[in-house]
Amino acid sequence: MKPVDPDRLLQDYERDGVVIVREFFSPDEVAAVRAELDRYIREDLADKPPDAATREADGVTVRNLWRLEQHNPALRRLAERDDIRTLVAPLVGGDPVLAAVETFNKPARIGSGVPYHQDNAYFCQSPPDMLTVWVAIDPVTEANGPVYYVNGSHREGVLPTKPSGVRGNSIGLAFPPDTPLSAQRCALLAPGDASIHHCNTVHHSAPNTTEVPRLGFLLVFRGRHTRTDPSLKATYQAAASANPPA
Ligand SMILES: O=C(O)CCC(=O)C(=O)O
Repeated sequence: MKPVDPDRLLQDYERDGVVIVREFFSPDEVAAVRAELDRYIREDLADKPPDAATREADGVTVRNLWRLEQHNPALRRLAERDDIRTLVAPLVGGDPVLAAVETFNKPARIGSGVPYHQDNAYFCQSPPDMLTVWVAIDPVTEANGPVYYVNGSHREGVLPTKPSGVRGNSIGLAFPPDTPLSAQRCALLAPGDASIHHCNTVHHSAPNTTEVPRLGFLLVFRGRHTRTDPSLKATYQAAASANPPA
């Protein structure tokens, strides 16, 4: 990982609720993650439970891989690397616990969009000291469905939600934010770059109608001190059971 100034990172993260870390993974690490994901889909996924993946509307192409921290020891070991834990520890306010390893594949032409949401509607943690490291495996451009973040929205707490009807993203915001798209932070990333967002940061992405896939590899961490909030959990469970697995 390219060296990062930890004080600057924390300051930016606390202000905006999202930061970009360039060259989080080297080209060799990107290639290794891609190869392992391809191998896992080809050789292992069929034997995993149904909640290990969400497919696109064609019923075949993978939209998301879930629970890789349980199903794939190599990717779990990568996510638990010391340099990654050291980077995220100040951002989660304590000892980081790996909560999830996932993908948002957004395949070429048929990659579906992700509605406006806050991750803590899914994670249900209090205090909300939880974040996602979103690592670009493919180039992320304005055209192939980049993630847009609303700077500073992590300070608003968990906003009202509604079931979204989208498989893989069952809970959306009840009301879209006032911030126009042009004023949102668009995470344009080269392979190996990462965005890190707070679990209350509002974000979304458009479908990918281009010929270029947009694979994101996600590492989710919480501070060891966080606890599940029962009322957030009840709302999540109602939405997720209408649109399993997430
Ligand atoms: O990759 C995307 O398009 C959305 C990612 C997302 O919702 C997340 O990182 O929580």
